[in-house]
Amino acid sequence: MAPIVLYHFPISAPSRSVLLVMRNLELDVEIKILNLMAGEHMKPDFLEINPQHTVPTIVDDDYILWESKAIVTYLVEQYKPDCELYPADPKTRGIINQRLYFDSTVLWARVFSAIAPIMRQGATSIPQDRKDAIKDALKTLNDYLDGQDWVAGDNCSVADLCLLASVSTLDKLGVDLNQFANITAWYDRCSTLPGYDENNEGATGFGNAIKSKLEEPF
Ligand SMILES: N[C@@H](CCC(=O)N[C@@H](CS)C(=O)NCC(=O)O)C(=O)O
Repeated sequence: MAPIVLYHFPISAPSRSVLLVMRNLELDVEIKILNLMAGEHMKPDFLEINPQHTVPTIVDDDYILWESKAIVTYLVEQYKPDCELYPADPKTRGIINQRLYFDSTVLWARVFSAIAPIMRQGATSIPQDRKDAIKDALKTLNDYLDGQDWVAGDNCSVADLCLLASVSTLDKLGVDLNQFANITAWYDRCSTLPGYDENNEGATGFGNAIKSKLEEPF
């Protein structure tokens, strides 16, 4: 079987979340790096694959898919159905999906809204209300982890891997996670997961790129 092609940009958290899931599922992957800073995602050959020009995008034989959460659930359903990372039980899956949407629509959405002006408009600071919104989302995540080791229960799931990509990005941006004891314990627990170091490297690259543009630390 041919490897799954992943169009990837290592500093992108959504892109890293898919690679983390691929590493944990032990899937054969061919990584094609698209440098978004150099506009490689806007070239006609990639636009033909994904007219929305976003990473991550996968090509699995003749099947094309983008949107990180759609990709990670597809990968489990296609290659390791009912594995512990995304069990088939509807109620377990419901909670995992809720955490995945929390990452996309709350935590990562708030991170993105804080950093987009820095990346795109030359801003050199993050307004306090955007910092507060991120802390508020971290508090919610910390509450999810009350009395359990993983974000959706007693087992590591695809939601942990996606949230790891986001939380490591915040860590490398200089956000102080120490006020969230459940998150720091969980983050430490994540350090033995396959792909952790690779994700860490990309998060560090992103954190350094943003920090170099900020007048004062996060
Ligand atoms: N919700 C999408 C977000 C994907 C996304 O916005 N990726 C960014 C990099 S972090 C990107 O490709 N930006 C390039 C563009 O939008 O043109 C997902 O989870 O996959």
